[in-house]
Amino acid sequence: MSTKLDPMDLFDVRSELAEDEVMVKNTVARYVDDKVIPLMREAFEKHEFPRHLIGEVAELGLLGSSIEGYDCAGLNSVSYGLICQELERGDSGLRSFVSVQSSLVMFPIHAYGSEEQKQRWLPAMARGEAIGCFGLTESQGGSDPSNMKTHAKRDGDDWILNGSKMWITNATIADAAIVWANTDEGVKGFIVEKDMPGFDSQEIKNKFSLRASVTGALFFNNVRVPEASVLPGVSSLKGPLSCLTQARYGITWGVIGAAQACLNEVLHYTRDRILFGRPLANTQTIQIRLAEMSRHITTAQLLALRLGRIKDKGDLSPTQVSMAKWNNCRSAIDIARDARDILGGAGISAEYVPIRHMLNLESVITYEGTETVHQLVVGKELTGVNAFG
Ligand code: TGC
Ligand code: FAD
Repeated sequence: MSTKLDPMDLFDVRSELAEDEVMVKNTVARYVDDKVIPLMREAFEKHEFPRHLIGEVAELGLLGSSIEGYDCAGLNSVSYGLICQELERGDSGLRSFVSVQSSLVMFPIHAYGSEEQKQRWLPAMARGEAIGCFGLTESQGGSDPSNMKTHAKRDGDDWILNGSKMWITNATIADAAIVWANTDEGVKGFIVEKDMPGFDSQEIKNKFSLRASVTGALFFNNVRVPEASVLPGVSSLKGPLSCLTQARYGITWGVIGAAQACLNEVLHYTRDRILFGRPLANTQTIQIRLAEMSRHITTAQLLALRLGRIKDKGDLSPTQVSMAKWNNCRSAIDIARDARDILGGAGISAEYVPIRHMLNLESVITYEGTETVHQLVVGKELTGVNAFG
């Protein structure tokens, strides 16, 4: 007789994980159940990022977890994915914080920074004592970063930076921003510190999505940045785009957690909700909708695991990440919206998780490349024709 399948993992993806990967998953899952889920509803309602979580995730080794050395955990890519999945089961806002700090700030410092920059920033960022943000998007169009207006000019041993960035996670709580700017020598990454004269930030306060995350704008008015704070290892758009590949990879896993939280909620709800004299779960169309959710979660899990194994082998193509980010975000947002509907009127209450995840996923499907951007990346791979031009 077959044993009962796990509704959150119908194909037993867990059995494909190594012992240390299971340990990472279980540790983060316990933390999220005990310390994150109980406070996320209120944080979302108050439009506040619970900053005390930074010390806790740092303590667990979740910041810059893929980096070897510099007080980082040196975990593999699958473990990083599992971390993102479990955190986003709590809320996309906390996963966003960890994604930005790890993939968009610590990654470029590690990949393109000088030894001095690595020593100064990476251990402090791993401990959560220094917070970073990543400034690529500008108001004239985030999908097309090649149309970048922010620029820097050499002035003796320094650079003078001017321009602005929009929709930046952690903008107003960051100690340092990795700012991408055009220069006569190509696109360069500048480590701009919060107290550098001419640097300012402003929080965006009216969001209906990712309310438990800080988002804002960055402004640079003749900011003098020393050469020692410029990332020496890259001078083209490939720099920021390679960071996006890391963060998009994490999102591919993260959104599975949000989708699982929604499925879990409606599985319980439909068992208890009596309509027309029987539990809602006993009706055929509801079972089909639940089965569809499970099919999409399973597909997303298998895609994410395969992607992680490819990444750990060092063979990852950005096109594969685009397809996985597109597929998994689309599945997660459809699941969250359907779960919201199955809850009926109760679904619009913050007492149930789907509406919060649904609203968060509107940001997640937009940032790190919109769905259209990722479809066109795959289209380019298939046809050899660049539809962006
Ligand atoms: P293109 O000509 O295709 O490429 C320029 C150079 O970059 C290389 N490249 C990549 N390298 C690594 N990873 C990737 N994903 C890469 N994509 C491109 C490429 O090989 C080329 O190198 P080389 O040596 O030949 O010069 O550039 P394009 O301007 O045509 O770009 C096309 C497009 C649309 C795909 C790109 O601009 C794009 O990805 N746009 C979307 C922008 C985006 O996703 N922004 C996200 C901002 S950060 C954010 O949202 C954070 S949210 C965080 C959170 O809270 O979790
Ligand atoms: P646009 O680029 O103006 O796109 C508008 C619409 O046009 C979209 O539907 C898009 O799919 C479509 N479109 C674009 N190009 C094409 C095309 N060629 N063909 C057909 N349709 C097209 N950015 C950072 O740099 N750092 C961060 O930390 C960060 N955090 C974020 C946090 C949040 C909560 C949000 C919402 C955004 C964040 N972003 C960040 C910005 C994010 O990356 C951008 O919002 C995203 O890349 C889209 O850019 P845009 O908003 O300017 O939309």
